[in-house]
Amino acid sequence: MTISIKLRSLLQRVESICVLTGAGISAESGVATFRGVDGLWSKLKPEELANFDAFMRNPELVWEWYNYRRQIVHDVKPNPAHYALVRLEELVKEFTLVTQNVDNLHYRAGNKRVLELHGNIERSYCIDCRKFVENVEVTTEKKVPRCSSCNGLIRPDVVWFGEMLPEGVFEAATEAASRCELFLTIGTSAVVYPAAGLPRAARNQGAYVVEVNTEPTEVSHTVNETLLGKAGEVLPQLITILEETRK
Ligand code: BV8
Ligand code: ZN
Repeated sequence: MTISIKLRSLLQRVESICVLTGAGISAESGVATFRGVDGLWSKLKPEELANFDAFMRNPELVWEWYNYRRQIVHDVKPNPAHYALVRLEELVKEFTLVTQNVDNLHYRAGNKRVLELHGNIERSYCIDCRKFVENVEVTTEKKVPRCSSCNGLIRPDVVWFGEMLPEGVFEAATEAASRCELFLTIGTSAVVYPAAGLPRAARNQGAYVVEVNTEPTEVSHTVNETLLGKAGEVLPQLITILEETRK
């Protein structure tokens, strides 16, 4: 994969970067992506699982699916791609990390501020009184836990299809995308909105938009540059160039 002269020189002087990540950045940690050959969706359909009606229809099935994913996330570690973004946050004056992932791996790698558009699988809350339950016990229990205060069903604190994104988070992400000089879209198929609209919002205001992915995506035709390759291999190379001119 070749990095253009334009991107090289931008990396050496850029002061504001906005990054959007998707499931692909966690793939090298061993977390399955959603779409693609052996993605999570290949076996189960999103409408059957990642929406509130599916949960109310069959809370055990949905809860069990999130328990299964929580266990995977507990067992894996951040990979070089996650650590490259921790370094980026240290090196660049204005850095905003926006993620669609719910796997908590950016925080575990050490990023200080992460805009979690779709929530976080490590948090859960009661659907009736909305009381939060941190780090719900990871069990193979099929039974859906009940709220200790009102006995309501506990659900994962993730944004399901048809649900609003957390108050203010997408607005902050849009603000960062509309101010940055460089926008990196990493490991996302860019099919889920409104997150998938961020690269275009950045492009429209004049940012240089770079896509890092193992294959072309829905936004490839709108970005300035696509770096085809694994995030865990490409991102450290970008950091090396950026570090050349700053320590
Ligand atoms: C909403 C739950 C307001 C959490 C998920 C326009 C505007 C607004 C809404 C819509 C709209 N059009 C349609 C909608 C509705 C819907 C939507 O977007 N539908 C799509 C499918 C058409 N959006 C919503 O409902 C959103 N809500 O907008 O609220 C509203 C409310 C009501 C009515 C209207 C508007 C809510 C969206 C959140 C849905 N929740 N999941 C969970 O269980 O995780 S989405 C799910 O997909 C995940 O959260 C994930 O984050 C997201 C995106 O997937 P990706 O991260 O991109 O993963 P994917 O597998 O697809 O791709 C991985 C990529 O990595 C691939 O490209 C692959 O090539 C690459 N890759 C693989 N390995 C590597 C790699 N790249 C680099 N290195 C590697 N090693
Ligand atoms: Zn409750």
